[in-house]
Amino acid sequence: MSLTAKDKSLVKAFWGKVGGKADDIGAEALGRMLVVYPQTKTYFAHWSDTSPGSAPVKQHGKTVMGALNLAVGKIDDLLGGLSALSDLHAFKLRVDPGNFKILSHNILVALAVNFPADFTAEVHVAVDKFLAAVSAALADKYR
Ligand code: HNI
Repeated sequence: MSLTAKDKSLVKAFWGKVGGKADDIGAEALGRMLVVYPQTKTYFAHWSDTSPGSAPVKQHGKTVMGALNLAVGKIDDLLGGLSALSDLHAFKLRVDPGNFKILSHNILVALAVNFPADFTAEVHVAVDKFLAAVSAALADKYR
């Protein structure tokens, strides 16, 4: 299930197209996750507002996409590149790793609806594999 050289170049090229819209995609993905999978709201109970479009959702969408942007840059060493973030999610935030798949799904949906022409089946596969690899790296410190 590891990323092939072709997957990596497709992810990089597609990410280049997402470019300036990344923050909006992050906010949309997070907003969708909180509505469609309301059990994920438990992790964000300390926010003033968890509804789509709210300030904390927008802010955190930007944070998550920023980390994914860094991950694209570290695509050859996701375990190393995401090790500190894995520590944080495992030991401090205590996010059940099953939620990484849920967020990844919502990111894919947000990308697909915002980039219908660029989100071809082969881009879909490549980005899905990339998000699965990011999720595995984030879950690496759990045991
Ligand atoms: Ni996540 C904080 C990146 C999935 C719950 N998360 C962060 C931060 C980054 C980040 C970056 C900020 C770190 C810091 O402050 O140093 N998170 C990512 C990425 C993914 C992800 C790249 C997967 C693609 N996080 C998830 C999931 C959940 C989650 C699936 C729970 C459902 N993350 C959190 C919570 C925080 C957080 C909670 C703290 C937010 C806050 O505002 O207190």
